[in-house]
Amino acid sequence: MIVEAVELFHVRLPLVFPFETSFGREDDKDCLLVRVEAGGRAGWGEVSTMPAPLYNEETNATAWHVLADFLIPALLGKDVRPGDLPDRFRAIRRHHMAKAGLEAALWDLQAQEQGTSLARALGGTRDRIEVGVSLGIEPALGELLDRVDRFLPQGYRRVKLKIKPGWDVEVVRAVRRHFGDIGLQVDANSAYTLADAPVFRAMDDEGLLMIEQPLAEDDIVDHAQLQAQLKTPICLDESIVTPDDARKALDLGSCRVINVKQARLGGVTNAVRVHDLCQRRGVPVWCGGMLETGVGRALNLALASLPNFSLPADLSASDRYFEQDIIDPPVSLGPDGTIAVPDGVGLGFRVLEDRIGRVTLRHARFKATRGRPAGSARPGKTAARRRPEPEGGRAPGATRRPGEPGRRPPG
Ligand code: SMG
Ligand code: MG
Repeated sequence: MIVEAVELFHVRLPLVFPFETSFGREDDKDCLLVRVEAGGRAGWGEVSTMPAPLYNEETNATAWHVLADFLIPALLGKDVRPGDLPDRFRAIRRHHMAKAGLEAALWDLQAQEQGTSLARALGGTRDRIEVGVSLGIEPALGELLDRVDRFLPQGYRRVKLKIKPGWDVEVVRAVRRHFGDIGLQVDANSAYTLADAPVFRAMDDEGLLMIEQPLAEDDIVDHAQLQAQLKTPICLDESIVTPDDARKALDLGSCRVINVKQARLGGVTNAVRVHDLCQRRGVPVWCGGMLETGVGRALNLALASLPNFSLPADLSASDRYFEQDIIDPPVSLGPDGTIAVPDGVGLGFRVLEDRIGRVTLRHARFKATRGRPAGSARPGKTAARRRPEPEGGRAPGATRRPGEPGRRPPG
């Protein structure tokens, strides 16, 4: 497909309740969306960056810069396939979430072009995904117990608790005592060091499904030492940013489970590579989340339909995150704790462009330059010329959708 135009949207949607992790608190879903036009169609992707570099090193501002000045100019006017992007972008180091958002939009387009669902285009085999709910750190234990109490009856298959020093063993024990034999796991987002091994040994008899990313994101050596002391599987999230990281962590014994997030891995192509590697080695994976809007969630549902995604995903219903999602219909949870994999063409949901317009803070459109040979784009150099002046700041709640009038709806 020839990439004719790309649009970036910086969006902010209020969360229905704040989400606190060991690294900070999110009150809004504040990220970028990417819309790519090719062959008379439009595909959508989400860039899972946040305002601050706390989960990983990227931010909305760095992603905007790298997309606008390097990644988008490298694709405009070119004939590309989503599976080629890791190779095409190899020279541009890291910036995985920026790359993943663009690749996501191309996957949507490719599935549309093939007249099939994204799940089918990726080789998915399931039509429903077992899902869990990830619950943040609360001001007091009572509030966390209330949250668990609110979500469990909805059917979620397991609960993930965010932990940090001072909010860990006692919290896990209290939830266990209160709710009995539920599927339970914890996520520390790298808040501990190996010196805290006693904290994890103290949790080891609580029957946790896994302990996610207890130690530093760049430390698979200490994770291997910690794993050797525990019965509970360690699951790595932040540490695995390439398929090769997954191989090394498994070789070292740093984990027994991997959280596959296409955003962190630089896109679906690499996420599928990690899935396949783990499948060959008998290691279960599950689909992680970044509190995505419906656009990112739709892609994650498709990805999670691959066969080795055998543990419940961090993929909850739209109403766990937002009053109003940006896709239609919103994602809903079945009483059996599963979510249907969309079977419509592409993402399988209608992307609500009007609603996106109302939550957009900044927008820009980049168009392939006619008359210029497709290969002549020099990232960085020509970007300034190709790039239209991004529209000024847009207050949330603005009613007019950004972009030119008379444009085609997606799909
Ligand atoms: O439901 O998408 C969700 C949230 C899942 O806990 C979740 N994600 O480290 O796994 C993780 C966190 C990262 C996002 S924190 C804003
Ligand atoms: Mg995590």
